[in-house]
Amino acid sequence: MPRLWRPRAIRTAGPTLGLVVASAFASAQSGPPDSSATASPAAETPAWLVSDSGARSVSFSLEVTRGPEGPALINGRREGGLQIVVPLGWTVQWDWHNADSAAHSLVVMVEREKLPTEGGHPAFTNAMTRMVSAGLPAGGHDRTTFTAEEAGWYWLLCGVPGHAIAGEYIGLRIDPEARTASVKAK
Ligand SMILES: [Cu+2]
Repeated sequence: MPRLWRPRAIRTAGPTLGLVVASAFASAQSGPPDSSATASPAAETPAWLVSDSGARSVSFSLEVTRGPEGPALINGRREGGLQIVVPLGWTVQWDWHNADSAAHSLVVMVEREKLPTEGGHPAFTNAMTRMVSAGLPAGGHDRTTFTAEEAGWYWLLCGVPGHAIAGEYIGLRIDPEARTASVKAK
């Protein structure tokens, strides 16, 4: 199956959400990322993402929180409202924490026309939390490591039935042109 197509425009969550989560993108770095390594001025390197170009690895912390309208948020966002960009071939490690009261999970799936009704097989080996369908309860943690071995557009979505469709997903772009990992807000 081809995996490199560009999906249609992702719905944005609207201006209100953008205001709510703007502070989540405050950078702990001393300056903006190298402009030669980023395709868009919107790219950021938030404190929760640590990129190591020498080791060709990136680690990021993801937290699920209660959303104002029902569906939970992932690092303050939902409905693809942020996109993590990772260079092709890098090692990805995430630390995931469920700070909501309901059970949630996370799995990397190839972006397609329709969101899945529940999480399925991950796009890459180990690119998921434990208990993808049942979810991990409030306070749950998960850490995993996988290789971003195929370029394309992916979802980082909650695998609990109905959750991704309700908006519990962000984007993951595996980019052969990128020189470092970054985050884009949409
Ligand atoms: Cu969920």
